[in-house]
Amino acid sequence: MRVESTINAVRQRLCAGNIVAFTGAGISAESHVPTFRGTDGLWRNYSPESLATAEAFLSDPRLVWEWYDWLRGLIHAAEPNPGHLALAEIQKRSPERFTLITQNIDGLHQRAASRDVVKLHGDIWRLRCITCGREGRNDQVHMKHLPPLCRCGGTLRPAIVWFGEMLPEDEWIRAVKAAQSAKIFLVIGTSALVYPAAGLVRIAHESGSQVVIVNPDPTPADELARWLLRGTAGDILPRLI
Ligand code: BV8
Repeated sequence: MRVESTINAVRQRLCAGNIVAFTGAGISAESHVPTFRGTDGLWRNYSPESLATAEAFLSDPRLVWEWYDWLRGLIHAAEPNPGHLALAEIQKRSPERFTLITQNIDGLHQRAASRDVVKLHGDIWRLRCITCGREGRNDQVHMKHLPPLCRCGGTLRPAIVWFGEMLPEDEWIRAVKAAQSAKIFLVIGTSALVYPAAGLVRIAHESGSQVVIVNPDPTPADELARWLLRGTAGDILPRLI
C-alpha cells in the first residue's frame, strides 16, 4: 500500500474505539534529541550498561550525573515537534478513548500538552534521594553541584528506570490495560528492543488491536503490524488527523 492510502486507512480507524500511542526516542529525533541506537545515537560513545544502570551510578555518581546534566541541557533547548503536537491534538479530540504511553524521559509530550502520559521509564526532570526516597521536580540547567544532594544529605539520582530496574508498577499496569483494550495501537519511533516495554506491542496484537508502526526503519515488531508507515513521526502523524 502507498503511504497515502495507508494513512487514509489508519485515519478512518481513528474515528471510533480506543486509541493507544506508544512512543520511543524516535518521536523526539525531530526535536534534535538524539535517539539511543541510531547512527547519531547517544550511546555511540558510551554503552548504555556503562551509564544507565544503578551499579554505574553507585560506583561513579558524578560521571553518570555529568551525562544526565548534559542530556538535560540538550532536552531543555529542544521543542516539541509536529509529531508530539499531533498526538496531543488526537487526545484533545477524543480524550475519553486515547492513552499515550511513552518510554521517553524527556518530557516533550507533556510540553506539547499531552495529558495523563503513562511514563514507563520515568522523567529526567524529577530527582529521587537514594537515602530517604524523597522525590521532586528539579528544572536546574545546569546543576550547581554534581552529584546533587538531598536536604537529608543523601545523593539524588534521576527518577528514571535504568537497566535491571523495575518499571513503576502503577504505570506498567495502566499501560498493559490500555494495550489490552486498544482498537488501534500506534507504535511510534521505537526500536522495540527494550523489555518489558516492547512487550506491549504483542499484548495489544494478541488482544485484537490493529497495530500501526510509524518508523523510517524496520523493527522486530513489524511482523505484528497491520499497517507499516515508513516515515518520520513529524511527517506522518500530522497527516493522521
Ligand atoms: C527490567 C532510561 C528486570 C535511561 C532505558 C541483561 C541485564 C539486565 C537487563 C536485561 C538484560 N537483558 C535484557 C534485559 C532487560 C532489559 C532490556 O530489555 N535490555 C535490552 C537492551 C535487551 N530491560 C530492563 O532492564 C528493564 N528492566 O527488565 O527489569 C527486573 C525484573 C525483576 C526485578 C528487577 C528487575 C528496564 C528497561 C529500561 C531501561 N532504561 N532508558 C535513559 O533513558 O537514559 S532504556 C532506553 O531504551 C530508553 O529509555 C528507551 O525507552 C529504550 C528503547 O529505546 P527507543 O526509545 O526505542 O529508542 P531507540 O534509539 O532504540 O530507537 C529509536 C527508533 O526510532 C528507531 O527504530 C529509529 O528507526 C526510529 N526513528 C528515528 N528517527 C525517527 C524515528 N521514528 C520516527 N520518527 C523519526 N524521526
